[in-house]
Amino acid sequence: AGPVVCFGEVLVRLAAPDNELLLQSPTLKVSFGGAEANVGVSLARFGHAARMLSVLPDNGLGHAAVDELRRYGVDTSGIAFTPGRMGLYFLTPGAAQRSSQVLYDRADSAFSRGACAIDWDAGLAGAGWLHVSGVTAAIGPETAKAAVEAVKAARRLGLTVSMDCNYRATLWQAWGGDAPAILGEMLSQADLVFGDHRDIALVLGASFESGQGADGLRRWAADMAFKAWPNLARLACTDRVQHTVNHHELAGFLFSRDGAWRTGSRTMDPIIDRIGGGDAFAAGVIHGLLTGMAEADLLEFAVAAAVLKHATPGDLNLATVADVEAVRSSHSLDVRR
Ligand code: KDG
Repeated sequence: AGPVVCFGEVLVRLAAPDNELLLQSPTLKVSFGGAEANVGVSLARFGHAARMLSVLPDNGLGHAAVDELRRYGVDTSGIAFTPGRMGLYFLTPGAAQRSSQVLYDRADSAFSRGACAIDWDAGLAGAGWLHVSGVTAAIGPETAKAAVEAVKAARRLGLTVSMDCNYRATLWQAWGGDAPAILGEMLSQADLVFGDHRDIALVLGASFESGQGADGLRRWAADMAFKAWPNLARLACTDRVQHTVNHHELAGFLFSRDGAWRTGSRTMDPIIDRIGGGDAFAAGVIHGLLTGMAEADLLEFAVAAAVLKHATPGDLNLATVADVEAVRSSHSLDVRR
């Protein structure tokens, strides 16, 4: 099969260092992120052909972002440079009792202005898979249109489509976008969805009964999703139990039309950086499906990949397959059906 195309915005990440608050000192740590780019980098590190489809400003920041993706083996031939600005996000990482905070500065970015002009037939040519996320739809009306067009084109061209719901309330609220309608249109085209019962309830306008327990809620969400979206073959999510800001437990869940799998919980203590954990999980699941792993196996792999990301500063999961396998074998996650 052809490469996995990841479509979305690449962002510059500006993080306060050493447990500081934003601009407490005159230093910020500069790196790159963006949910879909994170997935692309992780897949490339796992040895897959990954192509980024995006629009970046034709300036030093845009070119540095492309260099960063190339450094990890991502094919950047699908990135267009246009006049405009780079999307940024500022991060105050969580520390001790303080939760992390994200501040976006991405309005009118080159991506948000230019995503609509992408030629999907060219951008998806030769590809086997398209991965997108709800972040792109949340940025504004133009990118929402582009995100819906992308998944429709991918389905028309016969690609496998995966989508991470990645609901970003602050982005949707900034322009009053109709998240349930737009995300629903995208999800109806997807073969593989990353999302939990909150995402599914939001998109389908359903309310869940909190009395039925976490497992019951996940089962309910999977049943609703499979009924609503005939193209859907698999739904995956993680569950996080947060003991303190830097001590969490993570478990993975996978549903198909005729099966359900869950891992045991993996403790992460201390957490070095949790941003991009969901993207590492998504890349782990995609890797497992691309290499024909059995469901229980791939779920364990994906959780181990996410756990490893939490031990690495920055958005990107740079782990190789061997790194993930080492973490996975150090602690059996005891997958159950
Ligand atoms: O999943 C990680 C993303 O949240 C981070 O890279 C920033 O893409 C981002 C976003 O829009 O939240």
